[in-house]
Amino acid sequence: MTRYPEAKKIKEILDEAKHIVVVQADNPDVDSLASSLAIEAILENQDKQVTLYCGVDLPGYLHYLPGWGRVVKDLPKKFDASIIVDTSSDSLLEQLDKFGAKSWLAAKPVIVVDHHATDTTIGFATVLCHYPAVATAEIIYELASQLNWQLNQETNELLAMGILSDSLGLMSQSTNARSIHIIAELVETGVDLAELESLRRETLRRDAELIHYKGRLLQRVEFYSDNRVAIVSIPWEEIEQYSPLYNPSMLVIDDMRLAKGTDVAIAFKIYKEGKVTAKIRCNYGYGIADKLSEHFGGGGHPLASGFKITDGRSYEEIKSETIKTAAQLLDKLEQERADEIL
Ligand SMILES: [Mn+2]
Repeated sequence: MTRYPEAKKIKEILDEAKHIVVVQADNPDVDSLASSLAIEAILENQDKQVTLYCGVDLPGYLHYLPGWGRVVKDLPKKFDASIIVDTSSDSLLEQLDKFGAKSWLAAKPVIVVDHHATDTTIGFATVLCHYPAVATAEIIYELASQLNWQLNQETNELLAMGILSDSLGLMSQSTNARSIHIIAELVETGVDLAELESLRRETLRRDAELIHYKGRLLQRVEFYSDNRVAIVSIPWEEIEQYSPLYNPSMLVIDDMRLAKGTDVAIAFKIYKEGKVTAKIRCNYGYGIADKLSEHFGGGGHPLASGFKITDGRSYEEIKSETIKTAAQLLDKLEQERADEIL
């Protein structure tokens, strides 16, 4: 079991608080939602009032998590403390800033619980529980053991969903023995993995029109730099039409990196008013995604990351710089590998 030195301070803050807000960043996923719902159950069990906040609508594929509908887009008027889950990046809390709510949050004790490898940029955190783990849900589980928080059946299932999702079914690079042990412990309490998997699989079903759209996107994939870099671009009209159904990038990005010789897949979205976003996925052994995003002011994991450009640069310019930078980073990686062998 991992013991966190921050646990004592976390307990003090939560003991003092009556109403706690749990905050997800502007890129909610299974881990952030499952962690939020788990914290809610744990704190309600201690007779606390809990509000679940996320500045953006939760995407439809998250709706298989029981309780997702309790997440709201407005901060409550009064609360005593907050817990930010699954991010250490201030730039992912942009929605909060829109209504000046960030300073409001910062005026009360703020606990950050996160597992991302990037450095923390949340300067207003009172307590930072930021450790390498495969998922935030894993850190919550460890905190619960350390602080003797009671976990009921549903909470155990949520934590398992968070860990399995971020670890890609315990197959990702950052999965360690402890993550697998925790899943084993959760199974011992009665969590049924086959049942969780069938719930998740239901969410993989798509609207029929997305099957056709996916085909069109795949036809537009371009390969560069000896096929090492695969790129697709999604114009605003398609974002507008298909995003309510599914994130267009996610329809094809995993297929793109299945091409022989491809190391990196990048999906660009071109918005109105010159905003361009990129989603980057790398194959195992070619983890340059974090460095590629950092080049453009973004961040993330070596195998998965993203960035956003709003400075008015043209899409063509961004795209060619991305291809060039990706190729340089891949060359560097291969050079380092060759040096190691020598
Ligand atoms: Mn996570």
